[in-house]
Amino acid sequence: VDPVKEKTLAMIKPDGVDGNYVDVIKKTILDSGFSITQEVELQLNEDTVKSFYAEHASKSFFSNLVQYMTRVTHPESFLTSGPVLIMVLEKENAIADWRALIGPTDANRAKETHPRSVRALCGLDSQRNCVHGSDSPQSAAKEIMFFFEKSSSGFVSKHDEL
Ligand code: DGI
Repeated sequence: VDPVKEKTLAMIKPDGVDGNYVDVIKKTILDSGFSITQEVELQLNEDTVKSFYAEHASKSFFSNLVQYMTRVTHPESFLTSGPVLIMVLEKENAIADWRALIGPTDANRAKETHPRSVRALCGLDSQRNCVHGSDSPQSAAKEIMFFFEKSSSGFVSKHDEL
């Protein structure tokens, strides 16, 4: 019997793309048994980030989070914008397995408790944590539909590609 495959949304955030971590993260993804079924590089704007992270709108860190995701500020660079890489990953148990692979939200904690995780490898702190992963089947479905839609040729990006 074929195992039931699951899809999840993964994102390499601006610090990960700018830090040249795309290739090593993709290798980790493929070596861990996922297939990458969709992929799009996008420059997120403020409205897109606010809508994607709407559940955090009341948090004290929200405006910093929006700036970071649109890459308006970055301490080591003069860039005013920077793209993210958004992927749909597929395998059995993809949602929980990708969350386990990326490690805890706070990259400093990841370095201590999950030294082999993606966030330990390329994250800096609780905000600049390099990657995103859907945290439940509900958010995976919602987040995949946020960035991709069905068309005659399969799933395609809803947003303008770079
Ligand atoms: O699902 P996660 O990305 O692991 O974590 P989350 O859904 O709780 O938070 C979403 C993003 O918001 C997270 O990847 C980075 C940011 N964030 C979370 N907690 C903090 C934070 N940013 C700052 N500056 N401070 C926080 O405590």
